[in-house]
Amino acid sequence: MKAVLAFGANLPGDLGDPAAQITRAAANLAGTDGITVTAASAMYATDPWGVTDQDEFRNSVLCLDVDDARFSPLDLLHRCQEEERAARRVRDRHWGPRTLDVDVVRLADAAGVELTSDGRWGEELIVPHPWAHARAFVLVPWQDAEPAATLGSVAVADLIAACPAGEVAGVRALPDVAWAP
Ligand code: PH2
Ligand code: MG
Ligand code: MG
Repeated sequence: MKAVLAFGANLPGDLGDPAAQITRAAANLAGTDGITVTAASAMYATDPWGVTDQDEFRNSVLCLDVDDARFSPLDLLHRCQEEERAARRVRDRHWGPRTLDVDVVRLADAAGVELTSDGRWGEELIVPHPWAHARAFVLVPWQDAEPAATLGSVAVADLIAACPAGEVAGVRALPDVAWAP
């Protein structure tokens, strides 16, 4: 299957730098048998969205080819959660500060047909990600990684155009940060 993963972090963690937390997780995922990175965005500095009284984030996106024989959608989610645990993520405040967040944004079959969870994994895994369509901090990096990306039947470029301009302006590329595996 094809997968789009969104990374986010705004606490320094054990590496002392949110971007480094993301870089380590991406390298670990890329080094996993059955996972191949096909595209990557730049690293971005982003204004906090949703809960705004917290530090700015680092956000980025990877597109993957995932071997279905090794990973079901839930297996992929669990592999992402392993990286969150490795970054010693603590879940206290909803949408609050974190050392690492790895979200499964979109899944598709090998032919590119988008998968919808339709409740089959309950609350554990909902694809497409219920907020991705409205989050400039996901959409802008995603379009950077995959310019022709679509979510449902809508182009990611059109979703970006529908976001408040101030939120899009709050997503700033950091071209000097080398992070992609
Ligand atoms: N994640 C959230 C809530 N708000 N804001 C930014 N800029 N980046 C994030 O990754 C983020 C957020 C919850 O997942
Ligand atoms: Mg998450
Ligand atoms: Mg998230």
